[in-house]
Amino acid sequence: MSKLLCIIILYSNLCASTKIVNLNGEWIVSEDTNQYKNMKATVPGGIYSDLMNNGIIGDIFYGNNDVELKWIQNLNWVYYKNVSISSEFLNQENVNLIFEGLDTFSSIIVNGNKVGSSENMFVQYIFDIKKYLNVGINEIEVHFSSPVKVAKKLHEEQSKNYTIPPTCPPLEYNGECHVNMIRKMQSSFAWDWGPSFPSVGIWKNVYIEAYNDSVIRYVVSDVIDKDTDHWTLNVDIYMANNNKNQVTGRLKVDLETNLMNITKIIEVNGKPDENGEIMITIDMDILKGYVNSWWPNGYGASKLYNFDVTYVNEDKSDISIKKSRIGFRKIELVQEKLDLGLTFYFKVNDVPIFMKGTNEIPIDILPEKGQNKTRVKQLLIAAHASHINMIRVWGGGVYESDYFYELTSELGILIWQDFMFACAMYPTTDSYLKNVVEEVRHQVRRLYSHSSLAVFSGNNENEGALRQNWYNTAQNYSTYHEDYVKLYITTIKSEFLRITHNRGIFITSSPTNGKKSDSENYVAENPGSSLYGDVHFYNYILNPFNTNFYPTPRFSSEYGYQSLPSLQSWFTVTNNTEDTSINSIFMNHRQHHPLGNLELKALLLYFFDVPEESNKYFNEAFIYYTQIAQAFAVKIETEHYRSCRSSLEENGEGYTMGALYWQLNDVWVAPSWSSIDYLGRWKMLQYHSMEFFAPVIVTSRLKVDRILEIYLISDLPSPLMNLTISITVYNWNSCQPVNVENLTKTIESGSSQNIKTYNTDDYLSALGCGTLSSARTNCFFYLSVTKNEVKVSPDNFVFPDALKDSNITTAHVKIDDIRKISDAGVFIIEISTDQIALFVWLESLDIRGNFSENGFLMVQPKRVVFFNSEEQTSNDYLLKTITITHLLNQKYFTNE
Ligand code: BMA
Repeated sequence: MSKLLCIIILYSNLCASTKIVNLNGEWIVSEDTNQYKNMKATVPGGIYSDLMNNGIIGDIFYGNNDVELKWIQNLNWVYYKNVSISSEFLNQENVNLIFEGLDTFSSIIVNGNKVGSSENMFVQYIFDIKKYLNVGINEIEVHFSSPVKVAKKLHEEQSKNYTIPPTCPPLEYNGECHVNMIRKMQSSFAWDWGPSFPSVGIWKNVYIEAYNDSVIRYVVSDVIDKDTDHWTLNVDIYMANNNKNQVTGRLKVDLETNLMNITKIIEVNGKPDENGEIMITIDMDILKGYVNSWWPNGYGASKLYNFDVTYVNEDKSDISIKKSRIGFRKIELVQEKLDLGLTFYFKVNDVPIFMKGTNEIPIDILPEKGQNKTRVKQLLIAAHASHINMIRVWGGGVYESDYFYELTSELGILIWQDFMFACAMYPTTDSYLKNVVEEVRHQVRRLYSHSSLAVFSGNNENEGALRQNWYNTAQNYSTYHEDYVKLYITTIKSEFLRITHNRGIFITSSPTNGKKSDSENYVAENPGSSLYGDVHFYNYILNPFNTNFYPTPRFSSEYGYQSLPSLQSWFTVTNNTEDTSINSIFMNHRQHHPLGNLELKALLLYFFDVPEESNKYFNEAFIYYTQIAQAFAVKIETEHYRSCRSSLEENGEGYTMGALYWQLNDVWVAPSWSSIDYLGRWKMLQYHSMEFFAPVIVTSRLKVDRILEIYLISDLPSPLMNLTISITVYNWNSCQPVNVENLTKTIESGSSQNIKTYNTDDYLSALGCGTLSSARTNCFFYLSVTKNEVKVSPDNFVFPDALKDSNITTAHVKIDDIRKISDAGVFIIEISTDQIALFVWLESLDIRGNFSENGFLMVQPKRVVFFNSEEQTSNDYLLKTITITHLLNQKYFTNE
């Protein structure tokens, strides 16, 4: 392309692309002693994907393959590619080989010369290869070492000094040891919800770039609320020059607004530092009237504006463009003094926001598959539909793809971003910390500008682990504490604040007491305190349906219960029905959480009489039960947290402002806390989350003493007046209510209000439901909220007693009709029942898609549900294949 043409299309990507040689696509892979050689490989990719594609191994997710394929992790693998380079390309002053992600330990060889090595899968590696390239064909080799062996070696070296625990995961994980010694996805050596597949490979894009003077490496933009009329857009542009030569030329920034494009041009004339890098800062004041504010999901549009930065050198041979989209918003984490403790909540654009959300584990156990846009989109769209406004990217996985953060910004889903350290102590040798600094630099510069990025956290649970001696560190506490401060404060936090000009929000751990932890030398006396910061709360023993047992923290960033994925998902990993027994070897193999299957059964027993024979199979009924129990328990806990947002109790607890349940997704088919299984199928929890996170809800807290408090909760930005709250009592044996009590209420914006309190036994027996001790087994509460007869919240219900002790009447529920109503694949499903029906559950066995609601209660004889089909299908086919079930037609319940 001629220079003239290049100038004309200065601001398109075309010129820049003339100086990129893309190395994605086909490569060759061999085992380094040639046991397996010259296999086709795909980049971005990884060794497990390549071995599967070559038919050397079967589906790694099938059966016990996670254990049977362990030989792969002990071998070293070499990736090769030949690339043709033109003289025009090679004539550029700077020629770099860029790997956006290398997993993890590798040596990089170009035409027989070692050009560098890698040791951190979260770093972008850039190697100057100009002097090693020739015009014509060049050979690139990437030699990967076994991560399991390297981790072991590093552990042995470290242990000459002192050991960094935990050395190995619990036996149940079937995992590998010493993952904390290496900078690789921590859960790739197994976790309590996932298998061990310690992959190696080029897991992100790879290319060769060439330029004369400079290239834009990162654009880190930050929106600052300057004054009532202006935003300031602070932009740090990081530019590179390998030879540390003076960089000259022009930088142009272009911001789209509602009224016009705002452009700024500055001359560049600077000398790169010792790393060959130069940072140029541009500030732009933007009138607030020119742009709409960016809002989280549920509070307004999440408007983003195009923002381009272009560099052109003097002779116009270099054109480098970075395109992004920016939202104008102010985010604060408020930790203010209360009589007891500190608050802990987020404000966006000065509005305190209750964070409704979930925790994300890696999109896939194979990191390259986690880049798949379709899968990212499916998860985030589902979260958005559930009114989720925050997702925590958990610290044992990966910093997700650019697309993930672009989409969360578009959807108004704030991100709580952990740095990738989880459930372990970590080394602090000079080389380790240097490696971490590289990681922080790359990831913070890559991620910070996304509008969705709200807070960075140093690690997952390591403050608690250290304080509570999870890994026997107590005897040597001061050493591990010193390491803790060195890693998370002196290294990570300092680097993070340097990049963000002290404006970024950073907490040291999750959970943490926030400022209180900081004041206690970063490790609080009780990091799980309800009076400060966030908590993680898991209860597998106490009755989950009783709200007395839940804490009332400032922010609950993890809580959850396990369930089983659907039978169709199970039959993609086994074809043996005996494997579907909760007591089978296979089930124990897939259940990594120590005592997990016992806990799962214990949860069911609070709800149902599960007969002994159900231990033989976890057929549909058993799976269905676990999904009900999970959905119901998480719903009760979530609604409890939401109900605590406006009040403080005498012990200082309250003002709860966040509920992020554990966990959104899965990395294989197994018992887990997820709401969406590995194959993308929604569990009942996913459907229920659309309701328990709705902007306005009516809910209850049922205490051990059978006192029932009814709450009206609103996240809306303005008050809602004259609402009718209907508290209906039904006897289980009739669709005709026993009693309806209507209350007229107003709910303030962003608040929770206790609108009524009952003694359930007194109230229900007075209504004729039975004696003081039997009334609660015969009747239940049904709650709804309307305004001018239009529903403003999902209906809700309270079971005053365990379902297993309630006198539920058998219902006959059926699908009357299914009809297509739109070309977009939406079908209407008409359902009828002759009695109150519980947890009515629709499943589309063949055709993928989701229902508008599922797992619901029917108190009326008829109901309409929509099915969004993801595949072409017909009315008749769906009528034949969609199944419907409900609690009483499951054989375990009736004990037949
Ligand atoms: C939390 C997490 C994970 C774990 C989950 C379920 O503590 O941080 O480490 O997978 O619990 O046990």
